[in-house]
Amino acid sequence: TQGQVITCKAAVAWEPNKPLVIEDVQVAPPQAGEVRVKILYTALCHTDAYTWSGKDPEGLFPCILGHEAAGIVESVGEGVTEVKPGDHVIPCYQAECRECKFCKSGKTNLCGKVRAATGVGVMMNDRKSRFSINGKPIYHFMGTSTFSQYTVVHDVSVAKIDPNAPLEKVCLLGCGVPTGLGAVWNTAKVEPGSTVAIFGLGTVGLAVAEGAKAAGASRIIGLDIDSTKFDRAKNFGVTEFINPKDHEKPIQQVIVDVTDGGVDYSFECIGNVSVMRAALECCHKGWGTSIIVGVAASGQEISTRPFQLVTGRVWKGTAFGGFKSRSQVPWLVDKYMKKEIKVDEYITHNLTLEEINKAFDLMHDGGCLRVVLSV
Ligand code: NAD
Ligand code: AHE
Ligand code: ZN
Repeated sequence: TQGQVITCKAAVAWEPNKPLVIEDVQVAPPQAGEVRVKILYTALCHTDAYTWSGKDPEGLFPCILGHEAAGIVESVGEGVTEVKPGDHVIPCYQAECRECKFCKSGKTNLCGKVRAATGVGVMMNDRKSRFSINGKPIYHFMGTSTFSQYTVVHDVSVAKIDPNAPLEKVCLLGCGVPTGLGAVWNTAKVEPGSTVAIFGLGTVGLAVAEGAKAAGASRIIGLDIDSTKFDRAKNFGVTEFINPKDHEKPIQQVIVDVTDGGVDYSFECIGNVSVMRAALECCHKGWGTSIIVGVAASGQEISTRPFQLVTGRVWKGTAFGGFKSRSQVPWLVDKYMKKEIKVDEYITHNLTLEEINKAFDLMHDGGCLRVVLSV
């Protein structure tokens, strides 16, 4: 297949909110600096649903969504040296070129090399898509487009991993689990004995809990409007639960009251701007830090009284938990292989690519964390 167009199955999002359609898609060979990957397993993340909903200002249609996956390199373009056909890989929506000013700054995991292209659904080389249906181009998504049996990614957007790692599990290390763990370890840098509040107990929020427990947090307060989330969250390290619906007072006040002035760290893992405000305001005066993890819809803005910051609270955000993707995804895979981090526990359903619309429906179900599709 090397050097040839591959025709394979992919789930195409033709329009916002319209069921995805399994189509025969032509996938062009990788050009210079590109890698064609056979995707074996992909999970669904809330961000796929967000873009599909039409609320993402970067959402382009028709496109192939999906960004939490694992597969095997099928072929590589000219000049690609770090991966070869047969390598087991995880596509990384946050690239790492190790050469741009972001990568060299030592201050961020964001990479500038291909972001301009991935934000508009094309490849960097020729600003075109490698996907088409009978000559009509289909946009890429987040530089990954994993809801396809084959995809083309930039070489700076693919992490080579241990070939012994089970791809049907470690696909989760492409987004949600690292995001939560890294929000705690890299962005907040939670210290032992800290108090933590987590808004939203989906996969990302539970991974925050897991990270906070590992960091030695003394209290991990989980908040969700769905109380059925609480039982499971205990296994991930949450020590106390609050359902905002059970309280008349603003939720930030409820937390301040039970924590002698507020928590040391809070995490918003929902994507709701009014919850982001509460998450900042439930932090302790003088030092409390709130991390925005959730992705909010186009047009949404955050607000608070500047006095909240003047008096020492800190507002931060995180992308992929601050992890340098190509360097650290293999390390996360190794940690999973050594049973130092959970992955299996976040997988509640297994389906096939053909059942992708059912998988999106399942995401609204309180019992669902990650659905893994065999592709
Ligand atoms: P999810 O839908 O599984 O989890 C969200 C949880 O929030 C659910 O349990 C829901 O019941 C709860 N919730 C909803 N409204 C609430 C409210 N008002 N108060 C309290 N709880 C509420 O989603 P997920 O896959 O865990 O992703 C969470 C968010 O993180 C999404 O916005 C996603 O787009 C974003 N995300 C960001 C990054 C990043 O790099 N920054 C990476 C992955 C995901
Ligand atoms: N396209 C959206 C922004 C989406 C967003 O913030 N994405 C996160 C990852 S979510 C993964 O589930 C991210 O890493 N952002 C940094 C980046 O470079 O995109 C919008 O609102 O425009
Ligand atoms: Zn995601």
